[in-house]
Amino acid sequence: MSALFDSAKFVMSIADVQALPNAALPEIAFAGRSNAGKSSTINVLCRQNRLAFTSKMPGRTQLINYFELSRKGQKSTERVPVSYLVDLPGYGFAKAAPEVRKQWESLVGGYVLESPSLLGMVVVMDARRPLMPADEFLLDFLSSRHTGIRIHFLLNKADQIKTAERRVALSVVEKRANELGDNVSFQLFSALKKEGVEQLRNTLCSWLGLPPQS
Ligand SMILES: Nc1nc2c(ncn2[C@@H]2O[C@H](COP(=O)(O)OP(=O)(O)OP(=O)(O)O)[C@@H](O)[C@H]2O)c(=O)[nH]1
Ligand SMILES: [Mg+2]
Repeated sequence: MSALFDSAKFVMSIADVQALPNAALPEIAFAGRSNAGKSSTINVLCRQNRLAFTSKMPGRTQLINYFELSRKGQKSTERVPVSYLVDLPGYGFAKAAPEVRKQWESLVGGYVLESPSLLGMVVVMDARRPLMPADEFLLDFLSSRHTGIRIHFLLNKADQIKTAERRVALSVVEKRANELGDNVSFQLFSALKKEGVEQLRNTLCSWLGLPPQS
């Protein structure tokens, strides 16, 4: 039982970077193309079906949503906040109207540029299509603002591909991770089949300086 991830609760949605919390809590953001499975990943990680809203229609998440992780305090009823998981709106969906794209750029771009407590970013990608141009755009943006930030490439929907394709996907992201440096890790994942959950939890715990929790 992972008390830390099970503790997740929704705290707020923001539509405007002016409203970013100047929180002292370290933030772990989930970014990626629309429909890659960011919200599904957060739900599986936290073992709650409807913590973050998911949808078959790309563009479901249009606000920045914050979920707080906490641990038990000294008193039995007390909870001590540990981190925010941040579910970002997706990028790169072809059908987006120009004003929706613009809103995305100012909201997610603004978050990346201005969030004071961004500890690391989980870049959620479809394992069948890793590192698309829109993902590279995000990586450029991120590294221009946060040098040495932790990045974890999550190759989601691994249930959709066979062993040979899995190997190819892994080698593509491994190469890119090596180019980007020491703070970059990667894994296969399936939110649908709950594959790779422990590895993801371990990665995030190590970012937070906490012991692994299953
Ligand atoms: N086969 C499969 N489908 C998945 C997996 N993870 C998510 N999906 C499906 O992919 C679709 C999109 O999932 P979401 O979690 O809403 O994706 P998102 O990245 O949050 O999308 P936006 O909020 O639009 O940016 C849903 O229909 C999910 O059921 C997975 O591991 N395998
Ligand atoms: Mg979403």
